Amino acid sequence: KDVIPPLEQLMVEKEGYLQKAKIADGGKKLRKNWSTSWIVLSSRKIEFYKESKQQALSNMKTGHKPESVDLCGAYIEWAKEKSSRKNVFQITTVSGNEFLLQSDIDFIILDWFNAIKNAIDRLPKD
Ligand code: I3P
Repeated sequence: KDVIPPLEQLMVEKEGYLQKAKIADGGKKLRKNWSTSWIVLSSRKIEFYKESKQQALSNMKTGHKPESVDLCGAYIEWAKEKSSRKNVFQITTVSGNEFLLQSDIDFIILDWFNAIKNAIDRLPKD
């Protein structure tokens, strides 16, 4: 049977590739491991796909789920001190997950920062 997702989930605001490193899970520090991720921002969440968009779409048909980040109450800040790389910002979720996102290209990372910040600011804090 087809399941119809809520409308908000269909409203993709931005998508593209960034470098991603998850550095904490539920408040527990993780070993930093950068990798390329296909990132999809909608009004209240970000989805991280490990694969290319193409691969992600075909995996979806087999029930594979991406890592999903709830933006309600989340916090975004530039994180110069968290990496030797340039253009790094951090997203921290209410559940204590921490992600670093990075691109060498200035306007790309700035566009992402602003899009995610705007999404967070539009959401209720709890
Ligand atoms: C880490 C790896 C990361 C680096 C991190 C290293 O080593 O080189 O790329 O982060 O630095 O610890 P390993 O692969 O052995 O875990 P950056 O590229 O963001 O600098 P860090 O420990 O200073 O975070």
